[in-house]
Order: sequence, then structure tokens, then C-alpha cells
Amino acid sequence: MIVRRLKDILNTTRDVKTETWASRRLLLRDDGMGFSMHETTIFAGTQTHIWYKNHLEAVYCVEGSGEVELIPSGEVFRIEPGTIYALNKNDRHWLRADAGADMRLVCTFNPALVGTEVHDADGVYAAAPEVAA
Ligand code: 9YT
Repeated sequence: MIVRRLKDILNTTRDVKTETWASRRLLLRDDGMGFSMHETTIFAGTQTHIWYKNHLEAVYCVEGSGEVELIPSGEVFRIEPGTIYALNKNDRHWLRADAGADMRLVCTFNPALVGTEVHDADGVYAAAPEVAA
């Protein structure tokens, strides 16, 4: 069994930060679960362009609020505690946190992230290299 605590991974290689978010990667590919699970903080008043062409992501909001705007349709979905959204069509989108408070999210990725991923210029996470047989 794996038991891991958020406080034990802060400021380690499992704690990845950008200008608009911090991702604490609690479970990664090497943990062998077939998915990764992260606690992500989206900084208040920011927006991030995201397009997970190589992954499916589900996101559950536990704190704060914001919105997802799909590209190119412009359809907007409010995100607040108790809301889950699933990018089941590799949906390209803007993710925005309302001003005033950070948004705290629990995120899962399939396939699992290896741990070093950050968005490229198109908002994409690179596909993980194959594991040697
Ligand atoms: C919701 C979202 O995708 N935010 C960007 C960070 C990502 N969740 C991650 O790497 O944990």
C-alpha cells in the first residue's frame, strides 16, 4: 500500500509550479496505479490555456471558484466546490480562477503523468516515453 501526505511532497520534485498554478503530484506513473492524482492550486485571478492532446484529465474542485471556457466554441462552465469536469474529448480550453481566492482542485490523468510535465506553448503535456519491456 502507498501512503503519502501532501506535507511530505511540498518543495520536492513532486511539487511543480508555474506562474498560474502549482501541482502537487501525489501519485505518478511509477506508483503503478494506471493514473496519476494531484492536488492543484490555480492562483487567483489567473488564466491558463490547456490542451491535453495526449491525456484525459478529470478535475474535482474542493475550494475556490472559476470557470472553464471551451475553445473554439466559447462555451463557459462555472467551477465551484463540488464540481467535477472531465476532458473526455481532449477538450482545448481556458481555465480561469476568480480573483480573490486560489482555486484548489484534485486532478487525475490517464495515462499517468511521469512527474515533470508542464504545458508547452500549445498548452500540451508531452506524451510520456514508453516504459522498456
Ligand atoms: C486543471 C489543470 O489541468 N491544471 C493544470 C495543472 C494540472 N492539473 C497538473 O499538472 O496537475
